[in-house]
Amino acid sequence: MQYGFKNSSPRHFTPWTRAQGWPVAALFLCLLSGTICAQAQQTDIAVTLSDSSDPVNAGDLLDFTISLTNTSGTAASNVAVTMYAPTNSVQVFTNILSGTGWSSAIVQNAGVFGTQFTKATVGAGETASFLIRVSVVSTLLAGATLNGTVTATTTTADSNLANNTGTATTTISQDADLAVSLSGGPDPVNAGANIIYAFSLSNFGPSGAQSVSVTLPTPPSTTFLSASVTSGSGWSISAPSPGATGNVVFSKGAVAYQEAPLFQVVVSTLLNSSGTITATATATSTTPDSNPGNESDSEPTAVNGAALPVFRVPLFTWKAVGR
Ligand SMILES: [Ca+2]
Ligand SMILES: [Ca+2]
Ligand SMILES: [Ca+2]
Repeated sequence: MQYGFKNSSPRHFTPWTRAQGWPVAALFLCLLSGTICAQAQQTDIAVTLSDSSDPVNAGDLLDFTISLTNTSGTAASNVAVTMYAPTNSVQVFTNILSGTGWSSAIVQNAGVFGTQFTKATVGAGETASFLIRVSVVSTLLAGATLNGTVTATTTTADSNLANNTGTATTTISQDADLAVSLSGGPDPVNAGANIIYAFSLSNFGPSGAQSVSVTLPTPPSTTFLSASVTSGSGWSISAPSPGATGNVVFSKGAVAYQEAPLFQVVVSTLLNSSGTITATATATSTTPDSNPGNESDSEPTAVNGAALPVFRVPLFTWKAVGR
């Protein structure tokens, strides 16, 4: 078989020997070996994901930092970095921390919102970083975990797909600031009359509170009369018998963030009571409270001493008639 043209010199039959022939030779190699050909054009983008803080309180904000690097010597085209808020969190803020020429857009998948950062060309060695801030659901219990995942894609062949996904696992902790406010009336109260105590419990969060009790012992010089939940649901009440003394306890398994029930306790003051009667209501929970002190409140009530019988003697002016 004969190659080339009839009138050409022999060197023209072998393009390998010509400077302009080397690309042709490379193309031949590529055609002969698809693997070699593909690797010559491959890029390698990589993402990592970090979380702060870890652990994070249920109900608090959690920051994810995404780092993207083109670790190869080949530019990557049409790069997209996408992250959705992990289950049990909601995206509240995103930001491009470093890198130029990036665009960001809110994306949604099955009702879950996230952000996609995109750029037409990410050069060899180029880096960028992004922030995704989420709000963690306040009802999560300590020990639960959030699993964050970020993915990076490019239309350029990527030699290592294993590093195109970054993950971070965050452990949940809990913190619930419980606060109690107690008031009572009338003040002053007549000895023997009733004092009506009204008090509120507030969970200022950020987490839900577990195994919550609010306790008001019958104050000295009083006996229990009645207890009720004025506002709120799911509470159970433990109280002394009417006329007896002891702890009045309102309890509930879980009190949500911003839940604020109202309670009422009525006591009867003893006939011989006097001075000041002080009641104290205190909330407790198995959930840590990083703002201690406000979960207890006291209410003093002045007592009008027992009214002594008053004998009023009419005053007469005796005047001797006729004198
Ligand atoms: Ca890669
Ligand atoms: Ca972590
Ligand atoms: Ca507190």
